[in-house]
Amino acid sequence: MGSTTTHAKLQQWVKEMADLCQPDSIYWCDGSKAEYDKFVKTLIDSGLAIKLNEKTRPGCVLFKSDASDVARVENRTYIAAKTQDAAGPTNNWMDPAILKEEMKALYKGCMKGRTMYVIPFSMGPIGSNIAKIGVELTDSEYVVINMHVMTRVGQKVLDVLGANGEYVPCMHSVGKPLAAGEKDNGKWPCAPIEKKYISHFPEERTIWSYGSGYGGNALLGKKCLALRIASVIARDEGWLAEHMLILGITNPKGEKKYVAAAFPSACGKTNLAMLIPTIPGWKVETIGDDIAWMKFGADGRLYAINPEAGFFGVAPGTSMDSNPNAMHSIEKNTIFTNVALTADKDVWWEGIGYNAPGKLIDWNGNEWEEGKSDKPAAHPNARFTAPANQCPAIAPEWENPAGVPISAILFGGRRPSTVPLVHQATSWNHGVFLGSIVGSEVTAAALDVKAGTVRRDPFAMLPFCGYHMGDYFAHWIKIGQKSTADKLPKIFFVNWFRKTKEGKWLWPGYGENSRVLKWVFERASGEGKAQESAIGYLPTEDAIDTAGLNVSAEDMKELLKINKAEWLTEIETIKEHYAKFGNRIPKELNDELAALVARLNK
Ligand code: O2Y
Ligand code: MN
Repeated sequence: MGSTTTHAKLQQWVKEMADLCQPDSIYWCDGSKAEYDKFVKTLIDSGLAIKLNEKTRPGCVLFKSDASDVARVENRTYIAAKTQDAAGPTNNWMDPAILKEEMKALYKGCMKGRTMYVIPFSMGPIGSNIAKIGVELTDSEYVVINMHVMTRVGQKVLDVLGANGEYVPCMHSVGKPLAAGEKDNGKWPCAPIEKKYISHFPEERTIWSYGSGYGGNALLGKKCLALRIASVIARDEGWLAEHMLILGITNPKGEKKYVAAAFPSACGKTNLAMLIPTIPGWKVETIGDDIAWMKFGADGRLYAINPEAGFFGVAPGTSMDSNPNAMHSIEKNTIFTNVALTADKDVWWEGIGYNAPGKLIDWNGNEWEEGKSDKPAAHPNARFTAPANQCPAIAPEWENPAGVPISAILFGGRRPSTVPLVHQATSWNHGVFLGSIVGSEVTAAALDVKAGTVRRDPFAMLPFCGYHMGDYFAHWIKIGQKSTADKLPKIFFVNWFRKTKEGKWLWPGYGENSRVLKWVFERASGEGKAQESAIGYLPTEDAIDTAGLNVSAEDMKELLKINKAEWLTEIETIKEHYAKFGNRIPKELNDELAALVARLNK
């Protein structure tokens, strides 16, 4: 059926882009189930998608991408602010005029033989005053169906936009025009790596993506709009666009609080968002697993929405042990990308929790047998795209347009040494300091660095901040000045990954992390036992509920230990990290660092 609009500026932009890209036709998406089903059928008929077993995976399809197009491409991602200084030292920068000329040359005729799809979408519940509207133009049906799941699409969005509403223009092409009569023939269309561009024009609040059909490069509502462009809008408008999960936690008395959390990749963010508590009487519910937009309410508290409508989760490692709620979320109506296919048309991946059922077809389309191939059957960044409302733990209020009031913010990383299981910031500014030093220890092999090196990923936003990271830190400081300590969320740093000197994990993780969430809940209620330390408030040795848990008092001591020598080394690496941002590190953070040094040396 399609959608219609009276928005003249939007119509004009679509026409301009169509004149440049020269598609065979233009289709305005209406977001209906019929539309989704029609595109899924087209994709199956064309050989790009495989329909999975209707009995075991109803409504599910599998895609295999090109080997050059399997993940976000950070070295091809640009923040094309007017000046390099505005983009900062951690973003790739290009002069916007030069970048546009380069990309216009690529866009010229790039949609020949294809349809240009116009996808009006809302990030956040439609009509929420925290939500934002985007319009993505794309020549990829794969993008259309993924956007259907990950965002709210269609006429209802155009109705809210009206004749003059504001939207973020999101231009996308896979960069593979078709000659007359040519077809994709089941081959994932994309451009070679050196022609891929994921470009952001922050002053214009515009996104131009070319050459990739995969994930964050192509589903432009997610990392491009909801983080890189939204972080700029949030800075200008006085709110926060963050790379954070949101969960609700309810205690046995039925009291509920909301927690947001930012971790670098590979720290189990989706697992924490969907955690099943092991402590009796406690409940955790999911609001979102990746992005939080937080605005002040009239009461001075920060209210968060999940701007997304689905999960774009990593499949490898997801199992009934690590994340049963994710496994249930993907039982039906799910788009799988780059996982392996079983003989009876189900999916399989490394870490799914059971052996491969016989011979498989791997993500490259080759026969694969467990123990016989040296390569994984699923790509390590293989994904599932699933509607959030299929998660058994989804909170009933997850789409509340007003958002949920955040009581606590967690930062964390993979830190085998130095950082305790949990500690609490003593003030908002101290919490911002903790966010600014987030990082994970990297294995020497992975990065060709000294063992124990910490790769800093402040606020888990390094690849996602659309402006100078030093100014981003300053924005967080300013947010803290807009309210009072009793109303602002309390800030914590967690580390599930501490090990003994012999390399044994000290903390079991997964559902047992609910014991740490319990302490966070108690602290946010003004309760919970804590002691002051050089690095902040630490739980007393008996404060974390370990009933029924195989963690000895000795282990708990080790988990909460502050080793002065390790922390003095940490300070040196924090100084190196801060030096990258020069004089843009806010005075408040330098003061926090100096105060930490003084407390350690006391
Ligand atoms: O590789 C991609 O394109 C996806 S990256 C991604 C997807 C979902 C949630 N988070 C991320 C991330 O890189 O943080
Ligand atoms: Mn993410």
